[in-house]
Amino acid sequence: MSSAAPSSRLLALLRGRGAALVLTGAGVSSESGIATFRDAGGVWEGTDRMRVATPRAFAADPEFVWRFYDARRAQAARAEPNLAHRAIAAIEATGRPFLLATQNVDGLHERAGSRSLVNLHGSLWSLRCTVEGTEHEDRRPQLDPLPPRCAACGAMLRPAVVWFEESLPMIEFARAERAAREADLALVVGTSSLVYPAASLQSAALEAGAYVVEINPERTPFSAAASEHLAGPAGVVLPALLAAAGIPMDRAA
Ligand code: BJW
Repeated sequence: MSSAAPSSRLLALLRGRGAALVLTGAGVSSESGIATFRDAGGVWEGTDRMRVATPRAFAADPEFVWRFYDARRAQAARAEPNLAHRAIAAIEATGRPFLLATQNVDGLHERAGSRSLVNLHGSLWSLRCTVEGTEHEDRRPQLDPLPPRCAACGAMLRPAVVWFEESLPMIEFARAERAAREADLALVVGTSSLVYPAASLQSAALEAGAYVVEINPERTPFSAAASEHLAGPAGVVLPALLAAAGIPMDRAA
């Protein structure tokens, strides 16, 4: 079902105390001015993703890849969480069993107050030593010089994000899979549902019996299977949904 208005079943689930899983993608941050990947004008338009988002690309030209990620860090540092991020934090603040599994690397969910959260594709704000594998947080919006070097051993650092052909962090993905199996309600917000294994989580939730609602202005390969598709921007649809269910937006930290 595709609609602009939520069903009574969805409102009842939101008002209840059942377990909720929220899965998010780049569309959630688009109203904060952060480009999505695959939409017109998105990150991949005019960029060969295999030149910037694979381990081979980094090995071939680390400085080129770092310039791409440095520009993304600068953009994310300027951005502010929007109403969609705040609404998701407000659902968690109702105190029900809750997990947010995000593919986003910009850190805006954390800044909006989300706490029970797994970063499936890593973080722009974490750097990993290419030799020792150690990670540390670095919140500077721009790094100089590029590529940055490990303070301990001098080896090159890389962004601690998950590139194509790399495994997702095992513990985080297992936590998301468990939440998918246990969820009564799953909200799939702002993702094209094209990238795996993240896109397998909504199907896992559906197969385990959850009511799975997709929120996206466009239809995706998952739309036909979803229990409900709410068509519209997340920053409009989610606050309206919370208002209809009587969940206050300002309860998040
Ligand atoms: C709004 C909105 C608004 C707009 N409100 N909505 C063949 C060969 C090799 C690999 C594969 C293969 N086939 C499959 C694979 C696996 C591959 C994969 O899935 N590829 C597909 C593209 C085909 N996956 C992997 O490689 C993963 N690893 C893996 O599988 O390991 C095993 C393996 C080992 C060895 C070989 C092969 C496999 C890893 C995937 C890592 C993805 N990494 C990225 C980059 C992260 C770092 C960075 O940010 O630079 O993650 S790619 C990019 O896509 C990013 C995103 O998290 C991810 C998902 O994108 P997302 O978030 O859905 O964004 P968009 O732009 O696609 O969609 C935005 C949506 O928002 C749209 O629907 C809009 O309509 C909507 N929207 N405004 C609500 N206001």
